[in-house]
Amino acid sequence: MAESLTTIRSKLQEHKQDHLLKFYDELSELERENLLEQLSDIDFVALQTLIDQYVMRNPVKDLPKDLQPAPYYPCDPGSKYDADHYRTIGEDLIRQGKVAAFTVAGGQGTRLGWNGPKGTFPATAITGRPLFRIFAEQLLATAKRYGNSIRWYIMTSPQNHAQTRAFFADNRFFGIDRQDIFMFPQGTMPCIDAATGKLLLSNKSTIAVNPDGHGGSIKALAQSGAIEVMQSCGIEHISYFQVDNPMVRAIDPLFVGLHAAAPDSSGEISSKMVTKTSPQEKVGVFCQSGGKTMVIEYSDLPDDLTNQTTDDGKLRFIAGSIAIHMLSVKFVEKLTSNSDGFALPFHRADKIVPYIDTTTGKLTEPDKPNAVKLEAFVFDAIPLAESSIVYETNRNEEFAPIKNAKGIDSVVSSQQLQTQRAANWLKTHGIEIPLDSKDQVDAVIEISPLTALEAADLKKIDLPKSIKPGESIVL
Ligand code: UD2
Repeated sequence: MAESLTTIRSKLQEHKQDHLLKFYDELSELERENLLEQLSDIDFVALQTLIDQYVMRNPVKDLPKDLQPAPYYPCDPGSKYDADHYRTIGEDLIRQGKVAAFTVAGGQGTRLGWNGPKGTFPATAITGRPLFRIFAEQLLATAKRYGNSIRWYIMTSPQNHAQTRAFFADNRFFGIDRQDIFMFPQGTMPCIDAATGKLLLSNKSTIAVNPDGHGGSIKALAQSGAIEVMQSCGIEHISYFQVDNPMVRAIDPLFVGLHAAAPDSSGEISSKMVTKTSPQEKVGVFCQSGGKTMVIEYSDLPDDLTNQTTDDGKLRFIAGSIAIHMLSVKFVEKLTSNSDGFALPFHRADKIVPYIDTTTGKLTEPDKPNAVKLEAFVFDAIPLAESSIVYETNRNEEFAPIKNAKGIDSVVSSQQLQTQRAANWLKTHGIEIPLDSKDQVDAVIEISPLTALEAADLKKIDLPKSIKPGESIVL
C-alpha cells in the first residue's frame, strides 16, 4: 500500500531527493500511483547510509593482512580423497530428491547486446539451443539417470521475469513437469547519480533501478517462498550456477557429495574453481583469512598478489571462481531468518544509466559512466559459513561462459570450447578427430545433454567412425 503524497514529500525533502516528484503534477492518475508505490518501497534511511558509504566516497576494499590462497580438492583426487565414495554420497542425495538446481538469470546482459533474457540466447553452434534448453536437457537426463525428478529454481529480475516465463511457456517448459519449475524475480536497487548521490528517473514516473546482484539471490530465495517449498518437499541442497555458462554440470554428483560429506565442509556453502589461465583472467580468487574461505573479486586483488608466484613458478592465488556453488537449504534459512532482514555487503559499479534531466525534463543518454549501481555478490556468503570447501573442476569440461558479443568469453569462444569438449569425449571412444593447421578441431560438434552428460555416456550411442574435416555433427 503506497504512503500518502504528503508523507512521501516530507521523507524526500529530509533526504534531499525531492526532485523525484518534480513531474508529479504532469502525470496521469495511474502514473502517480505507480510512482508513489515505488517511493513507498524504498527505505530512504538505509539508502542514505549506502549513498554516504558507496557513492559519495569510492570505498577502498580493505583486504585482511593474513590473506592466503584457499586450499582445494584437486580435480585429480590421487590419494588425497576417495572420489568414488563422495560421488556415491552425491548420487544417493540426488536419487532421494534432496538436490535442486538453481540458475541465477536476473542479470541485464548488457555486454552481450542480446535483446531478451540471457537464458534465451542461442548458445550452441549447430542447432542454436538456447541456454535454458541446455540446462533443461541436463536436468531431464539427470532425472532419468537417478529415477527422480529434479526441481529447478530460476531467479529472474523484474525487468526480464515476464519474458522469461513466456519463453518457458512457448517452449512447453522443455518437457519438464511444470510443477518442477519455480521462477521468482530478485530485488532491485535504485541507480544513483555518481556526482550528487541523487536517485535517477528513467522516465517522469519511474525510478531507475538495477537488479540487486546475484547476492540478492539469498534473500530472494527466502522472500519468494522458494525455501519453504524446498523444505516441504525434502530438498536439502541447492546446486547454484549462472545462466551464462552452457558447459556447467548443473548437478554434479561428486561435488554434491564433497559439499555434503567432506570432513572440512560444514555442508553450508561450497564452491568450484578452475586454475586461472593468467593473472589477468577476470574471475574472483579463492582465499583464506582467519580460517575462513572467501572470494576476492579480481578487481579488488592488488597487482602484487595477483601476479605473485610460488617457487615452482605457478600463480600463488591460482584458484579462480567460476561461480558454481552448492548451498544447503539450512544455510539460506539461517542467513535469512533474522527478522531485521538479511543483506550481503554491496559493491559499487560505475555504469552508464540514461535518465530524465529534472531541469529540462528531457531524456539524457550519457556517453560515459554517470551512475552507481549497487550489487551484492553471492560469494560474500562464503565466510558466513562455519567452514567451506573448494573443489577444482576441469576447465575444459565445465567453463565456457558467454558474456561478450566478441572476443574473450563470447559466443564464438564458447562454441569452440563446446566443440573441443565434444571432441575430447569422442576421442575417449576411439573416434578420430580432424585438426586444422593450428591443431584446433576442424569440425563443429554438438552433443545434447540428452545424449550424454559426460564422456562415458557416449558408449551407449552409435558413434560415427571418424569425422571429416569441416563436418558439422549433432549427437
Ligand atoms: C562473475 C564473477 C567472476 C567469475 C565469473 C565467472 C562476480 C562479481 N564475478 O563475473 O568472479 O566467477 O562470473 O563466469 O560475480 N546475475 C543475476 N542478477 C544480478 C546480477 C547478475 O542474476 O543482479 C547473474 C547473471 O544473470 C549471470 C551471473 O549472475 O548469470 C553473472 O553476473 P555478471 O555477469 O555480473 O558476473 P561477471 O561475468 O562479471
